[in-house]
Amino acid sequence: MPANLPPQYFAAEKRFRTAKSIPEKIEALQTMLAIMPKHKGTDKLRAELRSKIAKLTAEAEKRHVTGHKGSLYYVRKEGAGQAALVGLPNAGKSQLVAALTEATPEVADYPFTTRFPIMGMMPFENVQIQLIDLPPVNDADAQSWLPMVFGNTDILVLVLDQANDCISQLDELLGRLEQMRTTPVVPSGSDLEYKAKKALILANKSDLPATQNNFGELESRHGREFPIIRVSAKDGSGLEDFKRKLFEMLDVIRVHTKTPGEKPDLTQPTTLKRGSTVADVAESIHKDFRTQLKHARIWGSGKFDGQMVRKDYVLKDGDIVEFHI
Ligand SMILES: Nc1nc2c(ncn2[C@@H]2O[C@H](COP(=O)(O)OP(=O)(O)O)[C@@H](O)[C@H]2O)c(=O)[nH]1
Ligand SMILES: [Mg+2]
Repeated sequence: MPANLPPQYFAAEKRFRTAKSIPEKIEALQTMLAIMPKHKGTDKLRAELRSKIAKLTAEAEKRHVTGHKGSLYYVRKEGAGQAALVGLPNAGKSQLVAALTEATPEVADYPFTTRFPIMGMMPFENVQIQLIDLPPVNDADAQSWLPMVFGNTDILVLVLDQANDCISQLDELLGRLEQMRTTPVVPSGSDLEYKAKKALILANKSDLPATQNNFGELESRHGREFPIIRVSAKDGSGLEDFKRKLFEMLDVIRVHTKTPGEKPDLTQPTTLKRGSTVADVAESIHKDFRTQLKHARIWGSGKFDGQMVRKDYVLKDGDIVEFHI
């Protein structure tokens, strides 16, 4: 690395490393190239930058990237939270998404049927949780963009096929994730180099005969490390437990809002991170609302119904909030 690079170069390099979309990456690389002094000592680096730009541009064209966050592979979060189904071919990821949501991904007993992320909304009580069906982690074509999905999602659902040895499937899965700089943890943790994600194991195909042994082994080896839910996408058993567990792991609260003199809408709650305050809810409705807000009344977690609370009051799941401006 030439020693005489200005600080703007390193700022652009940092932008490149943290960029979430292809256009952002291209922009950062172009800046780096423009800043870099032109002399023999930088020939190789400039050539590298140019080739990176060319590659990303070709990729963007292939995918019809339309602009910021316009990638085919970028999955915008919707609902109370997002979970990505991760696994080897034929674990039943697509079948699960088909069983739990209105989405209709292709289900087949040959590998590599899923090519793109396929989103579906899974109803749970009065909220919706977004599920993403993905190609298998060993799909060579998907290696380039799967980390982007993993980086953005809330929870990794590690799908295993109980008809086969679960321990070796999990080993391979974790190995692949590590290659993609993603490490599943439970329930939370941090590692500077890796993107640490909450994860649970979904042991699928419990309807098949003689799967008890594989499940037992999985539980005794990894049961302290990960929550493990035993399900069948085919007959539906265990799917309610899965939904509940996923909702718990999202760590959100559901809040109903109302204006004075009106009834609250109890069907569609706003979901926010656990620990959110009255002011956070106000801001989620409109960004100026946080400052306009004087105080609120709450029904639910207060000492009494309609109790007046300050903006920094921490809400609980199910609270009703009435705003006063
Ligand atoms: N018996 C049984 N078969 C399943 C179950 N889930 C998926 N399958 C079958 O396993 C094969 C692969 O399923 P698919 O969802 O395409 O797997 P994917 O590659 O992980 O998306 C298909 O033949 C499915 O019908 C299940 O719970 N029980
Ligand atoms: Mg599939």
